[in-house]
Amino acid sequence: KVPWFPRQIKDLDRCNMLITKFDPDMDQDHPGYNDSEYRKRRAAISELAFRYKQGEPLPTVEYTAEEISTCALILRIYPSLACRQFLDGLQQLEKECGYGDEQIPQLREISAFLKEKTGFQLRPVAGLLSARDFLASLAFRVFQCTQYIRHSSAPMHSPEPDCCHELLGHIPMLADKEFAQFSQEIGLASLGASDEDIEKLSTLYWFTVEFGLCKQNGAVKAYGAGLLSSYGELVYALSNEPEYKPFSPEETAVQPYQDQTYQPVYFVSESFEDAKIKLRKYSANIKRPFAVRYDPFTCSVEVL
Ligand code: H2B
Ligand code: FE
Repeated sequence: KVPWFPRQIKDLDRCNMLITKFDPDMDQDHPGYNDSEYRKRRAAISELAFRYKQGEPLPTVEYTAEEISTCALILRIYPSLACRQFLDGLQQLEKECGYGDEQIPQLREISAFLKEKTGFQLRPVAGLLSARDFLASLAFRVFQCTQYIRHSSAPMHSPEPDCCHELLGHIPMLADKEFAQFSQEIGLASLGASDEDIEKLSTLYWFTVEFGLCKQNGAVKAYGAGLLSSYGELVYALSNEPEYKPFSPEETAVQPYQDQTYQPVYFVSESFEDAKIKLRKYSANIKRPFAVRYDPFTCSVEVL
């Protein structure tokens, strides 16, 4: 039996299954676990996401001075380690969306910016989503984006995705046309896939979109959001400590990974284009009794 999947963009209202293992109410190692004020704040921001329906204007959050300074610490990155596409995107965001130390830009503004650049849009999400729901939204060029900020005691690391990670790690890349297409293709491949294939796509997502490296002008650069939003891991990933393997979807999809500390192995692709071509070939081989095609005019998925 084929698992349910969204056919229309408004079906994404049903793609909301949260994984609570890193939530500050559940995870004793979360830096905000013992801070009831923090948990209240996070819950209030999450509530905006729970109530959100596709097509509504994105909620705005008035950030506190503490949240703004936590985020500003992370926005300082080191350009020599990031790929060209990331730096281009970041520069545009500084110019057009008010990225900088003074404020935390609103999702509404960023979503309008992305829509113009690559057709991607944002929707607010209350925390870590199931891989199936998260990947399904990418099929519609929708990026589910958290809006709360990590705990101020640990600005350099957050166990769960937070707004700093999204803004600094993911958003600049989503402003790149080729990367946007790459992301949507992972999403389309996930629709109605078996649990086993979702697990593989999720691992591929992890080693590309989150922790991917690629060659550029003969040097290895980072394009993964988990690296670009974590200076510590970024420097480690580009040192000679970790193991590098060439990106190959069949192999990458079954590489065990862990989400508690730095990765022992990273996958390097020859270029963006190369990762995209290989991934497309891999997706075409996923067994489903149907094919899907995205119709951008109606924002819906045709099942063929
Ligand atoms: N949920 C949220 N809110 N943000 C993410 O970046 C995210 C997610 N990543 N769920 C997913 C899981 C990713 O790790 C893969 C697809 O499992
Ligand atoms: Fe992420």
